[in-house]
Amino acid sequence: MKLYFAPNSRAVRIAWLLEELGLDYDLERFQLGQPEMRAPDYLNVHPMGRVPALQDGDTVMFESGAIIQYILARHAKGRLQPSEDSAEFPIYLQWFHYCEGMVMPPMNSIVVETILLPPDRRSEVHARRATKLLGQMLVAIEQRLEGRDYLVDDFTAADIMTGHACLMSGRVGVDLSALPNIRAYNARLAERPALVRALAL
Ligand SMILES: N[C@@H](CCC(=O)N[C@@H](CS)C(=O)NCC(=O)O)C(=O)O
Repeated sequence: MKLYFAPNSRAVRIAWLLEELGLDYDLERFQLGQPEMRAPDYLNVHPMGRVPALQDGDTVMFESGAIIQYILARHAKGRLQPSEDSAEFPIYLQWFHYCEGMVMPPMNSIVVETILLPPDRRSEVHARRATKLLGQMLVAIEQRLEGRDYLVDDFTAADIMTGHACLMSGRVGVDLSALPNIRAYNARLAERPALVRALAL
């Protein structure tokens, strides 16, 4: 497998998963913002020139959640997700997709308004609104983590998706002081050797 990767991006999720599963992979490494991500060769892999993308034999695909579901289905032998006939499976899917569906949209706005736009085009109002919204999205995770170490029972790929978003929330400056379960969760995730290795790529 070849992972199209950039540090500090959602591609870390895929590297984290591959490390958790002990699978071999090659890395095509970019830096976010690098012009090579918009070169025709890479636009054939990802039409928006974004990361992550994955090549596995003849399969070339993008979207971090889809890539994770694909790797789990083809290469994980049932690891890192509850079995499809279990009561936990729908809950696992819910928290897996909560990440891109609910947490990342306000996070994207924060990154746009505080980092990507040139200073004279940034809007403090938009940034504040997105930060407030992101805080609200995190409250649901905070409640879910009450009395739990992970979003389902054991560590699953839902923790790779939504856990990664929780870790990123701290990094984009969201105040986590009123969210002790998320702070403990982030600390727990940060100790996982597979994540440490993925973050070092
Ligand atoms: N929903 C997509 C989002 C992909 C995405 O926006 N990736 C960002 C990094 S986290 C990117 O490549 N940005 C570079 C750019 O826009 O130039 C996924 O989950 O894979």
